[in-house]
Amino acid sequence: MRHLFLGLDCSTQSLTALLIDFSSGKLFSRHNIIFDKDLPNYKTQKGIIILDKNKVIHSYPLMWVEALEMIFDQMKNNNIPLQEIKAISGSGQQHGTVYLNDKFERVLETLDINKSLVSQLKPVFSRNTSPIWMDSSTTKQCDEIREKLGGLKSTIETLGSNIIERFSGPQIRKFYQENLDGYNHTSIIHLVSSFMASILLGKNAPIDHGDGAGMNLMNIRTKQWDDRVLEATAPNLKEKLPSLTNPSSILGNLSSYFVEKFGFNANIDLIVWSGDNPNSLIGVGLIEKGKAAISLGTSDTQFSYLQDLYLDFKGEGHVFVAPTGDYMSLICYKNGSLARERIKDKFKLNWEEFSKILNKIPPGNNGKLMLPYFFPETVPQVLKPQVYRFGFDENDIEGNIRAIIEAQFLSMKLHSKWIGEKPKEIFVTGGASINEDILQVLANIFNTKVRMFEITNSAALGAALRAAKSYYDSKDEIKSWKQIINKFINLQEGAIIKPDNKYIELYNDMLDLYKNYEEFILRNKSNPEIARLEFIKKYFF
Ligand code: XUL
Repeated sequence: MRHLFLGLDCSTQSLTALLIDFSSGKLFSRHNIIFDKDLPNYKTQKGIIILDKNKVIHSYPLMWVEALEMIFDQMKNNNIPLQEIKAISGSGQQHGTVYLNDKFERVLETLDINKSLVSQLKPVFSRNTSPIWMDSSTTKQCDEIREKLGGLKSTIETLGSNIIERFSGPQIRKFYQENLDGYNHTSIIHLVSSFMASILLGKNAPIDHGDGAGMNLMNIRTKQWDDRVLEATAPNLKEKLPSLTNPSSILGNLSSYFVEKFGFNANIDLIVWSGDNPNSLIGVGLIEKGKAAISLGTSDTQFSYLQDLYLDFKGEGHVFVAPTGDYMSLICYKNGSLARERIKDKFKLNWEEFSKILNKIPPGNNGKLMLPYFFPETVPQVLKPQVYRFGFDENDIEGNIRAIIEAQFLSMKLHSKWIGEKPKEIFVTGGASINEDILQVLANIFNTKVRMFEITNSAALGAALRAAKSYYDSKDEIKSWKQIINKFINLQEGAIIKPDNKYIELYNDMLDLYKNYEEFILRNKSNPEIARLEFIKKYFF
């Protein structure tokens, strides 16, 4: 007999519905609404609207609502057995906030199946657009909140993250400062995840600890709203926030609107939604100490499961609560594939040619070293983009190719040192993860096994697996996370790349050198040129 679980993922560019059959361990169906293409009347570009020079970036919550109805319509029309689904959970792009007025809950409770969701939900917003994670317009508010909390260290102690432009707290403060009337007419502020869950539930849904940790409002130790932080953010904020809950909570049954309109079972369980990164942690199977993943995408993200709480007092990395109730780290590097492509395209190469050259040059790049800030960088923070080259120039093809790859992974190693749990194995996903030569450099620099791991829809899969876990646990058919993950994710499948022991010392030395160059350029420390010449003498003569 089939055991179907649905994972929804409301991401920046699309809404995905992934249905899995737990009894066979197989994907049952996948539906996807691409906002730009399928809902063109909102005129988004890649799911977003740019309101001010690349800094103010929003999206339309009503568009997400319309996508939800559209995806269920498609599933029904494709004869997906919606009545068999046992539980639903979901994933939302993190940090984005949705501002609703006092009509919201009443409209949800009295939805009419003869009308569309969009037409009924139009009047419930106190702000028609939602600032999302790409918005970087709140530096002033970040500084104000951080100062009220007593500076960087005490902020990170409390929240697990620095106050960050894209996080919800400073965005809420900006709305309060710039539109007091709008703020006063806001009854509740949801995250993307809890907003979508509320619609399915037919009343306000709570925020889970995982997504809550990305708001700059939740105390990372008590997992409660932090009164001091709320006060530093905006007045009367506590009464405008949903409650917080455990990532495995069952919220109740699906609203009768969906049961009657689409034929879902009335007893279907709705599990609390979470953010896309916590969901992806499950979707790539990171549920044990020593498991880390790097996604080599437009920007590169590095995340790992943490058994204990570690904090980055430099304020570059973030700690969220994992769906298992433990912790996870997340570090986001903006100069990801865009920077790699800059070099590839400058020399008019394809990836194969790029790899060939990368391989020709020995580890350590004959002492040529780059600080690769082609674009503004978040880790480390570099506002004005500039590429620094030591020992070579921009026309040296070989030097540039090896240098960009080594620089990116040295930077990742350096800036993830605060995570006390050293990875035993790194799973690599995303576009560049199929390039074995790039991954060999990663394995050597981290001195860790690297596994190529192709997975799409990891957030939606994570949500479906979370739904299955909560469902079985509630039915006294308790399954461990390992049993849940093993049913769908074969971590042994991807090819392994082993580190080459020959280069341990070289890359340790090079990491020191890289750190010193970073400090030289970004913090005016002394020029490490002599150390670089010694490095060349030691390894290349
Ligand atoms: C994480 C972050 C993004 C969003 C969008 O901090 O901003 O990964 O969750 O997907």
